Amino acid sequence: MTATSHQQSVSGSSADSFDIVVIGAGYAGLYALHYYRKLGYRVRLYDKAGGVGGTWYWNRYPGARVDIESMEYSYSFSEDIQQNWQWSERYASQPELMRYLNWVADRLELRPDIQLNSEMKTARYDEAADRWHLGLSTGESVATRFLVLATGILSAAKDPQFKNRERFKGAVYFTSSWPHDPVSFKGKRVAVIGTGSSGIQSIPEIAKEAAHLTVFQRSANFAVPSCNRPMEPEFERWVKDNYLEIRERELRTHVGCAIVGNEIRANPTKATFEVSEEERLEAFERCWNAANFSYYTVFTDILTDKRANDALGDFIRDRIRAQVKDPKVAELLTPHDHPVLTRRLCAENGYYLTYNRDNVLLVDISKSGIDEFTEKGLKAGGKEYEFDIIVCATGFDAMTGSIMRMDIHGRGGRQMSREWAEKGARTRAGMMSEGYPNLFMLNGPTSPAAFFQPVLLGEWQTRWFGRLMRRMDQRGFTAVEPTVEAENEWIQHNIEVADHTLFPLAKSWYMGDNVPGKPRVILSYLGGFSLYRSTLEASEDNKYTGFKLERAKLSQAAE
Ligand code: N01
Repeated sequence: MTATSHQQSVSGSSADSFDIVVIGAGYAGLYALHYYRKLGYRVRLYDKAGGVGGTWYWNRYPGARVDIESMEYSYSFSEDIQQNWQWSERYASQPELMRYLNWVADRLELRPDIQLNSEMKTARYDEAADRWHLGLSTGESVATRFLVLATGILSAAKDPQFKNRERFKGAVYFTSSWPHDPVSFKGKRVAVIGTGSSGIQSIPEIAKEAAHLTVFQRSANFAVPSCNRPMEPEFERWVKDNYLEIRERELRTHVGCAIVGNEIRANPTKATFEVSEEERLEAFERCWNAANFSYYTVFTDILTDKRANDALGDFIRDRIRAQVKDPKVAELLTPHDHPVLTRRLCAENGYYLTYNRDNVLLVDISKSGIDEFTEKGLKAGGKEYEFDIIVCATGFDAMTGSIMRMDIHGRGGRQMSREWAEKGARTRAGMMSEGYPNLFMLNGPTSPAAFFQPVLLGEWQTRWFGRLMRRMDQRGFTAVEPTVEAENEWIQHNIEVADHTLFPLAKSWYMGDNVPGKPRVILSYLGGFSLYRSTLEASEDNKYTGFKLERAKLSQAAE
């Protein structure tokens, strides 16, 4: 289908406005464009990037790789796509993920309805007409009935605000917006600031090439083997033959991943200390040899019981120490300040072994932080270090950042960024916000996005919104938003669920801690996708309880 074939759209809107505008050309946005076009809507997708790919377009630093099995971190909606794409590795690298998403965009003929290099800067809701008016970085203005934000949970890079940043004469790179041209570290003195997932993936690759690498660590994180390897043809065949069952099972697991090793696994049924020590260690060992997400569901109480969590934490701490030759460095790399899994578990590929190299130095900045950048490098703990290149792997304003950076005004001129800055993200199920009608979020804040396979969640939410729009059109409704009560109830429920877990014990981006001044509240739903899904499906079956549906002002006046 092409743009021109949408002139006769569901709402019969004029050519310069759309039924639906989607912002973001990552996994969620591309599917939304495809699905809504198929429903007959006139859809346009905008992205500020120069290509499709979303987070994978920007995060192209050395070593970037997904930590969910490639066969699962892929679209489930199309048997054609599932059966015809071939992954070369169990955990796909960034370049392969880009190839996949570009292949999908071509196969579904999405490109005619995608406009790149176009950032949505402003969005204003016109209450009289039930339309959003969007202002783009290109200077264009666009009108749409529905606005779908597929802007990603980890796409707004955090500004670490290093003092005197401009003084440094060398090159500074951010993992979150890595250059498209290759960066050579050969013969260079390099610094990496940050030891979260991005730092942990890039450090081993940079160390292999640089003359010298200094890593500045403010906090140690838990990292486990990525377990990447070339795709085994028998495994690929088995998954392709059993996709139906695997996808169904994924939706019933807590994290949206059903494959552990070469098996399909269900949710756990046993608590950590219900089994013998031997059985427990065997279970941890299976995770060690399987994949990142398996740890989250190894036992029923791993995220709620501190003693159970410590058992897993101790298992991983021992494994970290065993890899690093210098005991002092090993101790610095071993986390003690948070329960394991309450910050995102990192996937590593030679990370700890890298500190055994002669050309790598770990600098502990847990007490001092970075003092300032200087002309020749940077100062930390009062000491100056000289570099040619400084790499910042300093993270994101997660979950809310990408939405709050757009200037969105709802009913009565209410400004989303101001309201969220004061009160934290306010949504019903991470899908919609009261006061901002017809604005839909995919993988939005307080949805399960950070704890559930985001490709599947985006697909499921896209279809839920699709059914809602169809129902609105059939019944003559032109605006939908959550009620204040439903929004408050969701926020309260989210907090209560989180309070039953160990997550509030850690300083993490899940809680908004990594951005100074951000309200401290859990940003991702921890109650599991099954409960999330049944809550939203029950609302749908019950004429959208928790949501207000309205008819057009003009037609009301005429009645
Ligand atoms: O960011 P992070 P990330 N001075 O926030 C440090 C996903 N992801 O880009 O912990 C000095 O985790 C900061 O220190 P501290 C994944 O969900 C997935 O690495 O705040 N240091 C920390 O060490 C992940 O969780 C993959 O004390 C500063 C680091 O920078 C999420 O993205 C790969 C600092 C930031 O770590 C974010 O990961 C990559 C400062 N001013 C990312 N500011 C996969 O494997 C920050 N730090 C799929």
